[in-house]
Amino acid sequence: MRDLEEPDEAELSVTAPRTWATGAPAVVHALRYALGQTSPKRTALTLLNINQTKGFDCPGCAWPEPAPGKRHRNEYCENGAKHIADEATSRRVTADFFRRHSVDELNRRSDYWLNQQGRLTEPMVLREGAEYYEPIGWDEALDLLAEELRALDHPDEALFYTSGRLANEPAFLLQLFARAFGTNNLPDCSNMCHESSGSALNETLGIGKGSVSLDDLHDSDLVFVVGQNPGTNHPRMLSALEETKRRGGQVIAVNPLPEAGLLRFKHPQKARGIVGRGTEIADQFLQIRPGGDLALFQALNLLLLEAEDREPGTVLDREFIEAHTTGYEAFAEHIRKTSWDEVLEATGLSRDEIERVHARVLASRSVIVCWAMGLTQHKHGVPTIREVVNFLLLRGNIGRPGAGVCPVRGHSNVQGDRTMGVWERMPQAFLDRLGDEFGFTAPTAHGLDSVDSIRAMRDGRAKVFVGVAGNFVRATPDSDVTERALRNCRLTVHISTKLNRSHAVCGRRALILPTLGRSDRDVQAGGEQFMTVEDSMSEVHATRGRLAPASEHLLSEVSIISRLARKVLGPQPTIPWAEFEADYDRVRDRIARVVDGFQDFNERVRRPGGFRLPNPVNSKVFRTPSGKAVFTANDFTLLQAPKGHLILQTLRSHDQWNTVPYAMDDRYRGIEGGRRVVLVNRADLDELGLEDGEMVDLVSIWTDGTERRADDFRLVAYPTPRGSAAAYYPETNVLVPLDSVADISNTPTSKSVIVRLERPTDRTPT
Ligand SMILES: Nc1nc2c(c(=O)[nH]1)N[C@H]1C(S)=C(S)[C@@H](COP(=O)(O)OP(=O)(O)OC[C@H]3O[C@@H](n4cnc5c(=O)[nH]c(N)nc54)[C@H](O)[C@@H]3O)O[C@H]1N2
Ligand SMILES: Nc1nc2c(c(=O)[nH]1)N[C@H]1C(S)=C(S)[C@@H](COP(=O)(O)OP(=O)(O)OC[C@H]3O[C@@H](n4cnc5c(=O)[nH]c(N)nc54)[C@H](O)[C@@H]3O)O[C@H]1N2
Ligand code: SF4
Ligand SMILES: [Mo]
Repeated sequence: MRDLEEPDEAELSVTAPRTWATGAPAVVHALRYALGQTSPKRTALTLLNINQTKGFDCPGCAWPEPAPGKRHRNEYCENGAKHIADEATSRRVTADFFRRHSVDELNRRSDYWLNQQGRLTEPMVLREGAEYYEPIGWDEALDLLAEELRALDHPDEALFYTSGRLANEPAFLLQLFARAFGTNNLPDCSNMCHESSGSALNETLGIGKGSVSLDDLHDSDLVFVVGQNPGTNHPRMLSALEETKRRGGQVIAVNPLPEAGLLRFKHPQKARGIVGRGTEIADQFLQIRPGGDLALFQALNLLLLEAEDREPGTVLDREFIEAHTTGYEAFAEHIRKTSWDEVLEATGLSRDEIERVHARVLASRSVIVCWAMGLTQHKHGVPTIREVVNFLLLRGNIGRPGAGVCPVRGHSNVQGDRTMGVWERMPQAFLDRLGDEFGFTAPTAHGLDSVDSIRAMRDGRAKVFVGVAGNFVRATPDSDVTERALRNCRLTVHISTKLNRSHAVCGRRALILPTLGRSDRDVQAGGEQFMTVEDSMSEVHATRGRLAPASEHLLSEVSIISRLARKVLGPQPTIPWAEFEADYDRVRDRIARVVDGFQDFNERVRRPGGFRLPNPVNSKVFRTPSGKAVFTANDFTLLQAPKGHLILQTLRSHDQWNTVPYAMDDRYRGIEGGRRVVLVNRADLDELGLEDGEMVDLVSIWTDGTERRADDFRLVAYPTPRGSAAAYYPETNVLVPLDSVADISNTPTSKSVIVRLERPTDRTPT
């Protein structure tokens, strides 16, 4: 527990969960947050530029914008407006602030409080043994970092973490620097996010990205929205789904929670959304048990095979299967062994519900499956997504209009960062091209991902941590272990826009390097610059900051990385760092030569709306070893909690942006004024002898016998499936054991933590 009081933690109030999302109240909420952060003038300027072709990309999520001609004047959602207001805030964290608050005190402040202090304004250093950060010049700060990097016994003792806020140009330069320095240690937030999607899609389709466009979604007959809460996390996806429905398509939502946005949507920018009843989104809602999706898709696949048996040649796309896939026989044999008893137990659904889904599938010529963290952050995330691919392949729902895979990405440029090479396991062909272009040999051994980075710091194998964007210590699991790991470092460095907990959990020395945000104007020696991003549907476009920077001392991420590289690597005729810093076109010239699909980058990205990267899958080209899409046989183990325990999922509230709470409310779920709540089914409460409104501690158990505890959560009776519970991240990250990861992808199992609920009076005295 943080022991300093929250400035405006109100009384917690709980009402019934809402059954519809957005509409007029959303606009009011967004404006209220914006005007609490900055002036009406600055608010108006940000809102006029967000998601416009000449403005900046919303840093909120990776949902795409419609084509330029089809864009609304207000092409943003409530949460997008809040994200941008949070960045464009007029509040400032100055050197004086750090004189008044020791690092220890900062660490006892809440995540909310830290973020509310405003934008970082100048580089700060925490010297060895010091209790307070103090100002430091840019040159000295970068010298200090360069000196620590050069002093390492091996480049692999350094870690370069990124979050998907980073635009393409700094992402490309960061991975170039890391590899020229000699390491592939490029852990990123994706390791904790869509890594399971990348693993499953790379293996089965030969590319780790989604295949559909916004037009596909609009034109699809049937869209599955699985393990996703779009009303909060991708709000404009609801406009797209509304369009799907308007054109006669259907939507099936699969989720343990009856999320408001999945049920009904009132479009905030259309009259019918403000005064009418809105659009019903889900034609069918499947309230699945956590982790039950693999069993669900296996059952659907079994039903398809059986329907084909009854009427051969009418159900499966035999031509597609024969021409473009491998592994069908082994897959089919495996699926035929599916046991309905197991399916019903794993999913908590009735056979009739699944048969009804099957009927909709049979009636649909084109099917899309969308998903997010509800699939990826489970132990069986990778096999589950592989099974989704099987489901689509059976009826040829890959590589044709209105059909395909749609992993809905989180951070606005998380997909682009990977395209740029920010990945600890980039294919050798990329490393070779990079090395050839810049005249060095890139290291070939795979680097460390996020979980392995924590282990390496914990064990003293990694000694310098550099975080570019993000909030590593709060985003990662097992908070106590991670905090100790970071404290073990010689130096921890964060390139950030706003204050967060990672600045207060320091190595022997620490640096805070403040940088420009998306909305800030970026002027370099070569004039005013823009950057580029890639959204969830592979659209690459420009983003141009329009506001006066938060402080005159800020450097762009490109400047920081370029200057650091020159200091660490010395003069390098083959990598023109100074030119890169002066003119980002020069970075894009090189991206065009190294990264697939970026030819004529500078020219094409200047067209309004930019361009779409080709996805070979859409031409039925599969870059797998066999050159074909791969059917897989996947086993599932029932996710079960021992008696007296529940399966806890850790998720986002409506008023937070990943590790950063904006307010204490979660309007759609009926929670206001507090975040330390745990949602539990009323029947489970009765069985456990607990009452709605009571305070409990959450205690997680792990296979090695260790326990982890998060104190003081208020119980809220909620319509979650029996045996499961939900609570907010990052407060609950302390409960996720570091070793509890998804098979293959190594993603923390943030959606399935086994916990028991204990009354505080039952705490064992220590
Ligand atoms: N406002 C806002 N927008 C955001 C973010 C934010 O923090 N705030 N974060 C961004 C990022 S980085 C990401 S990755 C995305 C995350 O977007 P989401 O994946 O929507 O985020 P979560 O809140 O983690 O919600 C997971 C959803 O999966 C469901 N779920 C949990 N377990 C299961 C399961 O076993 N099966 C099924 N079918 N469903 C399950 C939960 O009930 C919940 O609805 O959002 C992005 N957009
Ligand atoms: N238990 C649990 N843990 C989770 C998850 C979960 O569902 N449950 N979700 C996981 C997921 S999906 C993700 S993506 C991660 C998120 O992990 P991260 O991406 O590491 O965390 P964020 O909260 O997005 O980072 C916020 C910080 O980024 C910095 N920032 C913002 N904009 C910029 C910018 O433009 N430039 C720079 N340099 N800095 C900027 C600010 O300082 C801000 O404080 O968390 C993961 N952790
Ligand atoms: S849907 Fe995502 S990207 Fe679009 S405005 Fe909302 S938060 Fe921003
Ligand atoms: Mo994410």
